[in-house]
Amino acid sequence: MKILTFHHQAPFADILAELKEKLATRAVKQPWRCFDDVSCMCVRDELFQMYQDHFLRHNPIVEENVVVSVHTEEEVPWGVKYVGAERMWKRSKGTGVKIAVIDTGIDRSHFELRDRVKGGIELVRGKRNGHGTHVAGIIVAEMNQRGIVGVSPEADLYDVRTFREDGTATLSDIMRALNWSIEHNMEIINMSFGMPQYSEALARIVKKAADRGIVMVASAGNNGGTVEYPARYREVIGVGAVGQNGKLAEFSSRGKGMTTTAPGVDILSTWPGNSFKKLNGTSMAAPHVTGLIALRLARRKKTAAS
Ligand SMILES: [Ca+2]
Repeated sequence: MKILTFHHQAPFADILAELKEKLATRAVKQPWRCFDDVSCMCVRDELFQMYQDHFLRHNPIVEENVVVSVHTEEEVPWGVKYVGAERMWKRSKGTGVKIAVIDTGIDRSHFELRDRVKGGIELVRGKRNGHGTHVAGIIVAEMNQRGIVGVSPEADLYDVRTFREDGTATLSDIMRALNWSIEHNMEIINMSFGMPQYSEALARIVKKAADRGIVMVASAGNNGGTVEYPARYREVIGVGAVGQNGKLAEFSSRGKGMTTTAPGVDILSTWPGNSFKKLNGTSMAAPHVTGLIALRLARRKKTAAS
């Protein structure tokens, strides 16, 4: 649609009458809208093309029918504020840092994520559980004047879909997921999952990733007791959950293997279907740390380049 604004001296009524006359013989409904008192007319593109001479004879100002947005504020969730991301954005937003999210899969059609997910692999199929989408949003929800912002809103995510809809995965698939991340040169791996028992096989893959310089972040666990694996491995940053009061959440695993803590209570993030949801868990704490590391890595790369 084109919006035509005529000069106040232009014979607006005549222009309109003439247009109606031209169209009288055609079986079209009035394909325009008029704001007579301000000499404005909105006409469909086809009509404008067809009668361009008629319109332009009177030298109107022609504008496109642009889309205008409401002035909503983009929310910076409390966890993103808590970890001090806003201060760090002045120097870096995580641009170009490659992060693998080994999880239940990411909804790539979500408006906060679609430009941030750069690749991945599907090790399982079927219906997707929203967990991975929530974790992804905490790391990279885009700075786009709506919704929320993640900790490192310009980092690149890789969706390593390993967990089924019921939130479980096999140990061998997790090993494949880590191998994929190593082979595709990921810089950070987020693992918002865990198991109570030690695995030698998993320990070896984790060591291999660490030897390649990959930073691994994992949730400590939600059992209120000891930290689970992979968080508990020496090479992995194990993350416990705190609430807004800065205190360790009751559900958070703790003790040996908990390297640090991050927000994990009432965490607002993305959910399938362009929506948002608040969740609790150390699963939500780990991606805060992943985002922070992305900010640091991006900053370091920038400094090295200059
Ligand atoms: Ca946003």
